[in-house]
Amino acid sequence: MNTHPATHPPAQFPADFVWGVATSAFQIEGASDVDGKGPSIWDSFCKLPGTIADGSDGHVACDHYQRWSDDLDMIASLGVKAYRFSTSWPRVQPTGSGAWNAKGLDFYERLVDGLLARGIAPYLTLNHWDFPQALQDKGGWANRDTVQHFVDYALGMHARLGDRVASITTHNEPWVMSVLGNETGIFAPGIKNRGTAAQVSHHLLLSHGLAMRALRDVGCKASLGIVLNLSPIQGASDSAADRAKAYLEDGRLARWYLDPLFKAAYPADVLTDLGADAPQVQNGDMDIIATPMDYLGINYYSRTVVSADGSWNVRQSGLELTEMDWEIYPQGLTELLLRLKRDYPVPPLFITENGGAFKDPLVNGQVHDADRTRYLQTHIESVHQAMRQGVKMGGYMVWSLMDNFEWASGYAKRFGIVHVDYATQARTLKDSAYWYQSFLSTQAAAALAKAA
Ligand code: GCO
Repeated sequence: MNTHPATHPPAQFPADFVWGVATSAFQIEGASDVDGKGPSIWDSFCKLPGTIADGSDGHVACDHYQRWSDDLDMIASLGVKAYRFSTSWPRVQPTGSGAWNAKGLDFYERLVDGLLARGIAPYLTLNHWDFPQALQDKGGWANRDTVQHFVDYALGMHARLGDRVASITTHNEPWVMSVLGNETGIFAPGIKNRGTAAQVSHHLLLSHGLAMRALRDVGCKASLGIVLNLSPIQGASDSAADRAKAYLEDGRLARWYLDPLFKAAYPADVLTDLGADAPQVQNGDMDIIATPMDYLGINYYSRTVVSADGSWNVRQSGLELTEMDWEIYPQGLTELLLRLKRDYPVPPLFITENGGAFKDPLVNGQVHDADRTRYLQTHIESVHQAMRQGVKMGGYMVWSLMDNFEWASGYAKRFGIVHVDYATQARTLKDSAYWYQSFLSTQAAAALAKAA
C-alpha cells in the first residue's frame, strides 16, 4: 500500500530556516580509550554478553575522532547550515567530576573551529547518552549529586566553546535514558527498575533547568533547549480500553516531559500509575525544570500504536516499515507539531532528528536509497504543512550524516545519507545525500532570488 502523500512541488522554506545533519559522539567517534578518555556506560554495556545485536561496540565506530577534518569537508559539501553533534562527557571529564582532559577539550575545539571555518553553525548536545561510568558507579542519574556534576560539565564546556556554538542542547531524549536505560534495560546502563527510571527522568529534567540557568548566569549567548523523542500515540481501535492505553502511554512518553517543562508539574494520571515508583521531588524543583527555553528539539521517526491487550503488531496496518520495523508515517509529524502548538506554550521547534534505516547495498560505488530519499522528502513536506498551519519552526536536521553505531542494533542498521564501509572507513554519498544537497541548493537559490 502506498502511504505517501502525493508529491508536492518542493516547498519553499524561510531563508533563515536552519538545515542540518546530526550525529552523536559515541555513535561515530571511536577512540573510546585514547588520549585520556574515561569509560562511558556505553563502553561498559557493550562488553556485557547479549546487549548488542552484532556483538559490536564503539571502539572504532566511524573513526571520526581521527577523520573529523575530512568529515567536516563532507558535511560542508552537502550545503547544510548547521551540524548537530554531541560532546562525550567522559572524553572531556574522564570521571564525570573534577579533573578535565585537555586532549578531549582540544578535540571539540578543533571540531567547532573547523565547522566555523567552513561556514557551518555548531549545534552542541551535552548529553547524548555516553555518561561517565565513574558516576554510574555512584548511582548514575538516580543519584541527585549527578545533577550538580552535570551543571559543572555544562559550565566547563561553555567556558571552552560557548562563544562559538550556535546552540546548546542539555539532554538528548531523556525518555530513552530513563526508560530504555533503567526500566526495560535494553540500553546502557541496563538497569530494570521502574522506580529508578522515574527518578532518573526527574534528575535529567532538573539538571536541564539548572544547567540552563547556570549558563545564562555566565552570559551564554547560545540558544538553549532540550531534545525529546516524540511520536503520536494512537489506540489500535476506538475501544475505551485502547484509547485509555494510548492516553497513558502518551503520558509516559510525552506529557511526562512536556508538562514539567511547560507547566511545572508532572501529569497526575502518570503519577497515579507510577504509585510508589513516582520520583522524589524537592521544593522548587518544578519551577527550575520549567525555566523557559529558546527552542525545543524534537526527534521524530514514526507513530506508535498501542492496544490494551498488547495484541497490536506493527505489521497489521499495512504501512511500509523501515529496517527498524518502524512504520513510515510522515503525516504523524504534522499531527505532532500541531499538537505541541495546541497544548503547550512552546518556543520555536526544531526537528533535531528525522530519518530512516533502510537496506543500503553499495553497488559499483553507489547507493540507490530511493526509500530514504522519499522518507526525507515526505517528512520535510510534513514540517512545511505544520508551518503553513502556524507552527513556528526553526530548522530540520537529518538523522544521520553517516551510517554509525546504532546502539543495541550495532552496525547492522544504517541511518546515514552517507554510506560507511567499516572495513576501510570509506565514505560514499548515497543518492539521498545528493538529493538533500540539491534540495538545499534550490532552497538557497530561491531565498537569494527573493532577497534580490
Ligand atoms: C536518538 C538517537 C539516535 C539514534 C536514532 C535512530 O536520539 O534516538 O539520538 O542516536 O541513532 O534515533 O534510532
